[in-house]
Amino acid sequence: RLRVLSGIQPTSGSFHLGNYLGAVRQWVDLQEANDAFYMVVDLHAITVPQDPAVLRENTRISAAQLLGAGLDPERCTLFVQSHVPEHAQLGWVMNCLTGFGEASRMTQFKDKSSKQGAEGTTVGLFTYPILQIADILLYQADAVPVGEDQRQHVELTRDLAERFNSRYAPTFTVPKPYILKETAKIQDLQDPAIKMSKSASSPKGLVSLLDEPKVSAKKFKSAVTDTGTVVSYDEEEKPGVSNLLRIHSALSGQSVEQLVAHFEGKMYGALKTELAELFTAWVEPFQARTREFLDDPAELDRVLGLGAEKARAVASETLSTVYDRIGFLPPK
Ligand code: AQP
Repeated sequence: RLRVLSGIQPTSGSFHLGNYLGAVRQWVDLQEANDAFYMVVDLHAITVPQDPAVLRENTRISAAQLLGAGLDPERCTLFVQSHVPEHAQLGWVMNCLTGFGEASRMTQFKDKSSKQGAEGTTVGLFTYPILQIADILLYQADAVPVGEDQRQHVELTRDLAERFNSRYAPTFTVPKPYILKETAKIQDLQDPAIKMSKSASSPKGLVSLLDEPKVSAKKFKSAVTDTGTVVSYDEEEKPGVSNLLRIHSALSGQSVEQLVAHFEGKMYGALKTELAELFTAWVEPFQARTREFLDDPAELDRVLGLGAEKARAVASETLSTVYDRIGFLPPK
């Protein structure tokens, strides 16, 4: 059994298809045979401005979507990051072990800060990957299921785990990213050169899981493809069609090769229509399950309360070892 850890931000009401296929789906699979910890990372969300009432609501909606997607509190530990204060505490320690230069090399910060502008960029946005290091190391995670955009942060986590272990004493498990090639980077439906993303995608390029299924079906049908008519897989020449094939494959369970054979002699429209139907068939029950959890906030809070208790038991043990190794005087 591996220890698995990952998180998702409650920065918008709805997850998008990239979040689901790139990360959450693997979370559901990995809970079966492993010791899995999953969290809604509200501390990360405030690296950009958040309205307090909306943040609270989005945190619940995010947890409900995770349960709607198939996380089972009997099989995994689901919690909210701010319920476990050890994240911020270990985050500080990690800040003091990370070089300014190495933190400055994080490409996600470069992208996000250029969008926020100099005035809007907080120090929190800069140190976000360092809090993420603490998130992972607190649980002694072996595997971190994420999309490709998070690979660099997990690599930095490995460096810091090794640094702490050699400077003080073996303390942390050195984690590995768990990234499935086929779904690691779901692209924007209107601009297949960029990843599907809450902040960068145009509304038509972003498939939000809580939108009316009809709205999403329409987005699949008007997805940008390429000149030509033959459905084939070619990331360079046909990035739009290749993205749709990867999404189809993930939702249908058929391999890309099988799909290319299946669509032989058919045009792009056939692929888009089938994909719209496939997505609708998946998303309707997902939405119904999510709604059930949202309609019972007491149950949702109970699940999150139990999750926080289980998470704290692990996190506090790691933190007290770290404090001891660093040389902090224990309170009497
Ligand atoms: N397009 C994507 N393809 C595959 N995986 C993706 N992930 C995000 N976008 C894609 C993965 O989803 C998990 C949770 O992501 P997050 O909470 O860190 O959100 P994010 O990366 O901030 O998501 P966005 O939409 O990209 O938000 P913005 O635009 O605000 O940056 C992660 O494992 C991530 O890899």
